[in-house]
Order: sequence, then C-alpha cells, then structure tokens
Amino acid sequence: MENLGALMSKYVYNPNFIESKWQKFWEDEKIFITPTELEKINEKPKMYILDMFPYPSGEGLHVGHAKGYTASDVLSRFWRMRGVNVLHPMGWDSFGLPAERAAEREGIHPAEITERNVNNFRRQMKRIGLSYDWSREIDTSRPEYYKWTQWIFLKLYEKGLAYIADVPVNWCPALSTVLSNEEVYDGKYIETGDIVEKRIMRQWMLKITSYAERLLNDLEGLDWPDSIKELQRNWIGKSVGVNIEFSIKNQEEKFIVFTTRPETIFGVTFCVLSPDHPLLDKIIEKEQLVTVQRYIQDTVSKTNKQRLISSEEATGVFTGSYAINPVNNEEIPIWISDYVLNLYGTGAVMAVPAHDSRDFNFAKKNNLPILQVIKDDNDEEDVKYRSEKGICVNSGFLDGLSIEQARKKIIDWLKVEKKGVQTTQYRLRDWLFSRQRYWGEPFPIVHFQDGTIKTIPPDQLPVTLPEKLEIKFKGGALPLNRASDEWLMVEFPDGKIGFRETNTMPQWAGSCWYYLRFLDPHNNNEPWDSRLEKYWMPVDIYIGGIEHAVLHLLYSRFWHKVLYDCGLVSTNEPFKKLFNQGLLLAQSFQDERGKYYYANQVEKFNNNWVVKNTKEPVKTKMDKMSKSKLNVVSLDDVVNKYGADSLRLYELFIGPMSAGGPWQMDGIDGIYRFLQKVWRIFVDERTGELDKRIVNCQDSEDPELGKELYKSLKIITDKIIDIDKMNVAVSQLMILSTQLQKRQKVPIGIAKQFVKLLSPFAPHISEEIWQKLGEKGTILKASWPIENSDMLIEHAVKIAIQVDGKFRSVIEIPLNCSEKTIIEKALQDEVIVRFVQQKDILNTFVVDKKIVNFVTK
Ligand code: ANZ
Repeated sequence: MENLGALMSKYVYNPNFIESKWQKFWEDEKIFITPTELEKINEKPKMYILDMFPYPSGEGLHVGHAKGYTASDVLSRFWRMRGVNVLHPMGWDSFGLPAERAAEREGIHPAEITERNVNNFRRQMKRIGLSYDWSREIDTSRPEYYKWTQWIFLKLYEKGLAYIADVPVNWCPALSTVLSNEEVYDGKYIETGDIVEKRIMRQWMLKITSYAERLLNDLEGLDWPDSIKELQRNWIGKSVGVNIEFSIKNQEEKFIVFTTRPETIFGVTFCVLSPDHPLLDKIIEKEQLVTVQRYIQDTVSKTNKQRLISSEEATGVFTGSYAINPVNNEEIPIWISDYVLNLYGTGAVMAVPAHDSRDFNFAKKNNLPILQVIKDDNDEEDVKYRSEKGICVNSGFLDGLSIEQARKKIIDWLKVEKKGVQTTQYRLRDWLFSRQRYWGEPFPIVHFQDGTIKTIPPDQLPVTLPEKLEIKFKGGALPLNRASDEWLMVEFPDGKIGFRETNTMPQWAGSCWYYLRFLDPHNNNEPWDSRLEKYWMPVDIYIGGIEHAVLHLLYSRFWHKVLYDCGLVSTNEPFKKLFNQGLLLAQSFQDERGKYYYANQVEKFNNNWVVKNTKEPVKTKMDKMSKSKLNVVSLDDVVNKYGADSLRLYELFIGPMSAGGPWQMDGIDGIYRFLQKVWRIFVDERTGELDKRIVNCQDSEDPELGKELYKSLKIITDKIIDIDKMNVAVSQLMILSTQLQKRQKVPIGIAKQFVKLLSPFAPHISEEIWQKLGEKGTILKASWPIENSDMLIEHAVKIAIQVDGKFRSVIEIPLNCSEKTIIEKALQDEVIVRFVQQKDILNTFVVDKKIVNFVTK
C-alpha cells in the first residue's frame, strides 16, 4: 500500500474516483428511491430491510457501526436485483441527553448540535455507498416527526395506559433527572456512570405491565435469536405462584407474601419484609425502633439491582413482631431485609431456609431455625436440601405427598380457608415515562390548579419545545419550568387557564414507532397511510446491536401492540426477523502505568510494541472500540486510504456477522489487493478499456468455469439470505475470481454474472466494470443470476450401475433427477453400452436413486 501514489497510472484501480462518480450517479438518477405511490409498488412482493437508526453522536461513525449497515445494504441490493420492492430507509434517533450536555458545554442549541452531527452521519453513510432512500429520512427531534409521537401518546392516554403516580424513582443528582430502571445498573447510570439514588416523585408512567402476557407469548412466533427472546422473557419474568395471608400476633394487621412454593409452608421459620414495606410503621416494637430505623435509612437508598446482586450478603434486622403461620398457627418472627424487593410480588416473603438459598444464607447468618419439609432419599444431612424432588415431611396434612400433589392440596386448602389465592407475578414494572430534561418530546398535557389535567387536542399538535429558552441546564429545576409564560400558560376555549406539563418524554419514545413513519414520512394528515402500512409491514429484517436486546425492542413491541389494539396497524408484532451484528474489536496499546496510546504513537521494536519516542514497552490487546482506549478506527480514515468497497468487503469478511471480530489493517490490505485483482481481470490498465481476455462467446465454451460460477452463485445466494455467513460469500467471490484470472479467455456472459455477484458487496467497482462490459445504467437494475442446476455438477450424485447384479460403472448426474432420467443416462454410459449391447433388458431397478440394476436375458 505504501507506494500507492507512485504506482498510480491513469487506469489502475482508483476507488476514490470510481466511488464518487457512482455515488453521484445513484443520487442524480434517484436509484435508491422507493416509490411512495401504492399503484407503483403494489404488484410486486416486498422486503422491508431496516437498520436500527442511530443516535447521531458527535463522534461520527466508526468501522464498528458500519458492519450491520453493510450487511443490510448487501441484502437490500440483493433483493432489488431479485425484482422485489425494497424499502431501506435511514433516520435519526436524535433526542436525548448527550446533545443536551454538548449544548451545555458549547453554549449552542441542541437542535444545532443535532443537525451538525446528522450531516456528518449522512455524509459518512453516503460515502460507503449505503443504498438508503434518503427521501424518507426522518429525525425524531423535528416537530413534524414528534407531532406524531405526541399523537400516539394521546392514544395511550385515551386507553388508560398513561398515568401519573408518586413512584420511587432512580434520581440522578449529577444529571438532575430520573432514569428508568433499565438505564440503571449497579446504582449507576449506564451511559455515564453517575450515581443514582432512590426518591419518591410524581411521574408519568406507561402501563406496559398490562401487555406483559402478550409480550411474552408473542415472542413464540418471531424469527429472532433465541438468546434475545430469552433476555426478553427474563425481563418480563413471569412467575406463577400464590399470595398467602399472614396475620400478626396481637394485632389487627395482616400482610401478604408471594410464593412460588406454597407446598413448603410448614417449613416457614421466619418472614421477611422489604425495608420499604408500608406495614413497617405499625409493627416495629419499641425496643427495636432505633435499630430498625437505622437499617431502613441505610438500605432504602440502594437500588433494586444493587439489592438483588448483593443477596448473598443480605443484611437484616428483627422487627420485634411475630406472624402467625396460617397452616399451623405457629408464631414466626418477622424480619426486615434488603434481599426482599419492595417492587416485586408483595414485598414480603415467607422464608423457608431449608429449601431456598437466600433464606438459607439469611437464617445461617442470623441463627434462625431451619426445618426440612421436603425429603429426597439422596439428601445428605446438614447440607442445603434439594427442593425440586422428593416428598413432604414435617408438613402436617401434606406429609407423604409429592411436591405436585402437595402443591395442589395446599392451594385448595388456602382457597377454602380464604387465606390464599393463586396469582401470576411479572418482574416487569410499569415504564417510567418522564424525564426532567429539555431535549425531548413535550407532553401534550396541561395541568390545572385544581389538580385536574387536560390533553391538547390532536389537531393542535405538535406542542413544540420553547425555542428561545435560555439554555442553562445546570441546576435542579426542570428546564421547561423556565420557559416564558406564553409557552407555559394555555387558555382553553372555556376560559380555563392551565400550565403545560414541563417534563419531557424519554429518549425511547421516538424510536418506539419510527419504522412506521418511514412508510409515509411526509404525510401531514396522519402518521401513516393504512394502505401503505398493510403493504409494507411487518419489517422483514431488522438489523442492529445486541445492546437493544431488551429495552428498545420491548418498548417498541409494546407500542406496536397498543397501535394494533387501536386498529392502526395490521400486524401484532413489528419486527419479523431480527439479526444482531457482533462487536468489532480493535487493538489497544497501554503502558505499565495504564496510559493508552494511539496506534500511530507506537511501533514494533525487536518484536515488541513500544512507544515511538521513548521506546517504553506497551501491552497490546483486542478491545472494544472506545474513545478512552484511543483505539477507535475511524470510518473516514479507512475510506480515505482504501475506498468504500474495500471497507465494505472487509466488514463482512472479518467473521460471521453475529460474532464480530478483530479489526486488522493488514486484513483490509488483503481485501484491497483482491479488488485490484478483480480490476485487472476486467480492465486493461494501459488503456482503461475492457480487457481483451473477456470475449464474446457462449458460456458453454468454458463448462468448467460455468460450473464454478453456478456453484458460487448458490453459495453466495444462500449466504446472503442467511445473513450470518456473508464472510463465506466474500471468500467464494475470491475463489471465483482466481478462476477467472487463470483463464486466457473468459466468456462475457460469465464475466457479467461474476460482476453481478460482486455488486451487492462492492457496488462501486461493480458499476464501473459493468459499464466497461458495455452495459448501460446501474447494475442494480440487472437481475440476479438464476441458478442453473445442469451446470451444478458439484451438486450431483454418483450412481452405481450394475448389470445382472454385478457392478459395472459409475455415473454422475444432477441432484433430484427423475428415475426415468437416471435410467436414460445410465444407458448412455460407454461401459454399460458395451455390456448390454447384444442383450435384451428384461427389467430395470433403481434403488434409492443410488443404484441402477439392469437385468438382462
Ligand atoms: C417460599 C419459598 C420456598 C420460595 C422455596 C422459594 C423457594 P420467582 O421465581 O423469581 O418469582 N420472593 C417473593 N417475593 C420476593 C421479593 N419481593 N423479593 C425477593 N424474593 C421474593 O421467585 C419467587 C420466590 O421468591 C418466592 O417463593 C419467594 O420465596 C421469593 F423453597 O416463597 B418463595
């Protein structure tokens, strides 16, 4: 690569020239535009191929982002060549905190920052030849888009799925906003690591829990990776169990526990309430008051996740009160512990330390009794008992029963005694849907002094963000509270004056339905035309990062189902097939003190990596690309050096789509050489004309090459459709190109088919060669080669031929031939002709399409 400049003669492979030429052509000729008029699209089958649209960050795209985009682009180009209507749009998920923080830093409006970033993203995407229909570009932070986000919110509100409640929230003091449970991990905001604490606040909530069962069941029919389905199932977390009522000794009060193991109830030796259980005020005994209060103070600030994670080291205190076990009236101590979550079940558990490991740890630590109630013959004494198998012991009227029998019996008993009911619990919580930020969708909601609220009528949407708001985000108050009275105060026709809601929607809102807006992006009268929706939905292939496995995919499925219930969409799921691309890694360089270096600051010295000037040794590792590790490989750098086609091929070649892999510069060198080789097969570098070896003759003049071509066609077609193994398709192109290169003469038909196969992967060089082959217009309008099974000798079977039971010959025939054809071919075999020449054939048997036996006189 070093001396590329010096080598440059006019007609050598020059990606910069070719690529900008064809990108301009595609744009001028509107090649990627999918008609919006139904009449123009209706007769043909469709493919809606969607990338998860990005948040337009200030850093722009790096090579890791381009992997999924390249794969979806290959698919889009491939399906277009197969004559299918392809919808392949792109847009921006542009509301959100980072733009607001950048605005704060730079003192300019987030809209301006967003626009700047969007322009950069769009430029980069065009530069790598992605075939998006840019006439459909959408941007979630533009009023003409968020008008409809607000409109859908009104639908949710009308259906009783949006409500205001005082809820414990994750409050992030550094960002002065609340965050959803999903955005918090280990007590920190997942994006920035800022500490998050618990507070009670009045917030908008969405009742996603009403859809828990459908969100769970409908996973069944989706062509999604099992791992993602499993993550969604776990997030929804369905448990079937029983709510059991425990009364409190010497008090009127009762509390309810949720258990999935009611048959263990005789083994309950204590109960545990969560530290924020509402009953605590009433049941704490005087002598325990100080201890308990101190304990509560300590634990309530922990988030649920922290509490779950630390269940091994669960702490707790005794309340001084006792509960009564409903089955045997035994008195059991009531404890408080942070291993019981207030937001799950009823926030109270009946502890069975013999059969539950959390209860066991807690009992051991606090010297509480442990009573075995399920016995399995394999149990050893004094270790934790198994609880999945065995029969009930020490369990009164359940003794001797199997777990299943006991469960049924105790549930019936509890029902008759009115002490318990069967119930289903979900781990999923309602979705906390408001944020105390500026850069988000305003709610179409007005509050009145008397505490009532009204919605803004749909024909008055959008409620736009106050433009002139002084952007000074620091400080606790809601930014929108500082808007002018003109914005804040709303007068209704009845003369009533109210105040606008000053929370904004979370970033997830805009991405919940964007795939629908792409169908009809410029419609000002409705969010989409229902006829277009019926034609295009569902999304056929949705490609994106694994980081969206739970939240975005769950939230958008939820909204989609609500829209379905409103009769606004015709499918009950939005994304039929989902594909997650793997993560690309890049080499990082770090010295002993932990300081990172850019790749251009280090060099190999005596076979070790060292810092260029100081020769200090550095360790090198394949790492996730990140700004802090200085190992982000910039897309623009790679394209500058190698061109878009090399980048695209390398993105796919690196490894299976789902696996990701290490980005290596010498790897892309090899790809570049491959494209140079392809160029030289077709182009005479002295003249720039089509190489003389490409000749006008029948394909059948080189049957061997024909065979290779059709074998490759099959592999490449399969691997494109399969998505995951596009790397195999690329290597097949390499194999095929070597075959072409070896020839003195290449039939022009075969040459053209090769270029077609290459074109989804490396579209620019393919268009250029296509033109040199004498074709007009874009190769996208050419049709994908049709499989020719006669040529596919590799996909043939061997058939043994016997005459009178004796093996005589073997022939090769295409797979799936009829018996008649097999016999015909067998009779044409030279050897067989000799054996049956003078004889009559009495009978012919074909066994399993593997053996032919001729019986002669
Ligand atoms: C008695 C028992 C005996 C339990 C036994 C388990 C095993 P899943 O399957 O995750 O739904 N539990 C109930 N509410 C809880 C809360 N708010 N915080 C922490 N733990 C809670 O788990 C249900 C089980 O988790 C329930 O069944 C309860 O313990 C506990 F051998 O009750 B079990």
